[in-house]
Order: sequence, then structure tokens, then C-alpha cells
Amino acid sequence: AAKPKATGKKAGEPGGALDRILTLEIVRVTERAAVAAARMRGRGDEKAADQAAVDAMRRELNRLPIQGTVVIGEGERDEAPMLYIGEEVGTKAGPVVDIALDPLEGTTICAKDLPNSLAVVAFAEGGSLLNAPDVYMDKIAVGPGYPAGVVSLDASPAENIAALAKAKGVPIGEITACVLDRPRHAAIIEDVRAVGAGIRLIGDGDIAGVIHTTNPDETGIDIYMGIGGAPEGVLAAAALRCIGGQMEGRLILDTEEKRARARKMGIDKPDRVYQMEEMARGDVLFAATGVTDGNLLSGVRFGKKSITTETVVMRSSTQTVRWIKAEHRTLSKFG
Ligand code: VTB
Ligand code: MG
Ligand code: MG
Repeated sequence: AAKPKATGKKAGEPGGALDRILTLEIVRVTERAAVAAARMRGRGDEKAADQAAVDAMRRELNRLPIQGTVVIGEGERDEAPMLYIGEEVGTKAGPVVDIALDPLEGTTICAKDLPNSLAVVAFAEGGSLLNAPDVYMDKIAVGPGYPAGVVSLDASPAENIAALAKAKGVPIGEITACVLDRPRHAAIIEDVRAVGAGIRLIGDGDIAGVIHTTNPDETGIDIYMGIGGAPEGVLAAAALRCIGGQMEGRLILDTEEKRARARKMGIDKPDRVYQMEEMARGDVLFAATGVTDGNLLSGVRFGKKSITTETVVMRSSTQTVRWIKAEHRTLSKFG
């Protein structure tokens, strides 16, 4: 078992680090989901791709020696038959683990075989992930290396871009923001372009968008901003906790029905801004496997004798980031 980190508690104990053995186990989970989804790549059938990923991920999670509970999942129990919020997974022999997952983040991207669809999972100690309802979240994120609070949801897009350019030491014209291509973002897009910065418009996949801010040299993206899914927000925060960076999120609870759902999940202050550390606390493990080709991860490759996957797996307590290119030769294991 892993040595206790920092807290002096044993792995799996409340407040203790996650067992580091899980670092490899979690990789299998996203690899399997990614391979299943990739078989449906470019088929124009989002639902089938998503279902394949969900089935594969669930099968693999249920083999793990954990007492896992899905806290960020495919939806609330009545609408999601599998990997719903509250579903228990694992063999029950092992540590209590909170799980956030998105078996296929970017179903439309996968169906069209466009860049950056991912299979994604995060593990955290029991009780340490924000139990966000499936609503929208306003998000802002930058990678590591900037002073704390350099950007904020309380500032305007133009102010954030200017502050970031200053902190990075480049002209505003050299900053690129990643934004989901949605009519609701018209004002952000206009504001960012008005100060001379560029925008990478993405069709889906804002977890990838947030992760891409951590390596602007490779991805060309300095900052992520805009409104996407709250579950994807918690997953992105889990990733940034491990790889470094800053993120804020604010749930969009604009109807009484949404506020009531949020209250049931323990959220009493509807306009609260959550810091990255408040969305994913304690020790966190995060893994993402590329389904389609992307800026940081290649998609699944099907060869004659093997299947190749690329995964990034990281852990917050050690800040270790591993890039794992796996060649799977026992093809039967994928079913
Ligand atoms: C984002 C994106 C997802 O949903 O969270 C987005 O990351 C937000 O919702 O890939 P809308 O599509 O309603 O704008 C996805 O695009 C799909 O889950
Ligand atoms: Mg999903
Ligand atoms: Mg998604």
C-alpha cells in the first residue's frame, strides 16, 4: 500500500491519501471506455458511441477493489440507467472513493471524428468532490505559473485577458482564449476580440479546453472561459488540481427548480463562486484517454495485432503527471 502522504493518515482513511496503486487501475478504466467509444468514431451516432463508452467504463470500474460512489456521473438516477449519481461501483473490498466520470466527453465530436473527445475519470477521497447538479457552470481557467487570482469570474473578459497578457509578459494580441461555440457566448467573444486577443471556438469538450490551458506552447490556448456543463467543471477542476493552474466555477441556478435540485445536493448559496480547491479537495487522481486525436493526446489506433491508446494520469498529492502510451495486444479483453 502507498505510504500516507502529508496527512499522516493511511491510504483510504478519511483525510488520508488515495492508494497509489489506483494510479494504474484508473488508467484501465479510461482506456477501455476510449476503445469502446473509438469503435463508434465517425459513425454519426452520438448515442451509440456514448453507450459503448458507458458500458465499458462501468464494467471496468466494477472490477476495481474500491467502495466507489459516483458523485459526478451520467445524470440523476431516473434519467441515467447506468453510472448515475449515487451508483455504487467496485468490488467493495477497499477504500471509500468518490468518483467523477464522463465516459465520453464530447459525444458529438466523436460521432463526427473531430479533435479532442476524451474518456475521463477522477477519483477522490470520500466526500471531497463538489456534488454538482447537472446544470450549467460559468468557468474560467488558466494554467500554472501565474500569480494567484490573476483572472476571476468577477472581472470582465477584457479585464481577464489584459491581466493574463501582463502576467505572461506578452502583448494582448498573443493571447488565445478557448470558448465553446454557443450563441450564449456572443458577448464574451465580442469583448475578447475587441481587445485584440484571439479565440479558439470549440464545438464541445470543455474539459479538454481547460486542460489545454496548462500547456499553451503545445495547444496554443492560454485561457478557458465561458459556460459549459457543471459536471465537466468539477472534472476539469480535478485535473487542474493535479497538473497545476487556477480555475473558478459558478453554478447557473437561474430557475427555482434548479435551485431546489442544488439544495437537495447541499448547495445553499446559489451564486457562490467555487475555487478549484473547493470543487475537488484532498488527494485526487485524474485520468483521460484520447478517443479522437487531440492537441495533447492521440486518439485510439486500431492495428492488425494491437490497439494503441494514449492516456494522461495524474495525482494531486504528488503532482506527478504520467503520459501513458499503451499497446494492447490481447484484443479479446476489449470484448
Ligand atoms: C460542455 C462540453 C460538453 O456540453 O460542457 C457542453 O464540455 C455544455 O452544454 O462536451 P451545451 O452543449 O448545452 O452547450 C457538451 O458539449 C456535451 O456534453
Ligand atoms: Mg457523458
Ligand atoms: Mg460531457
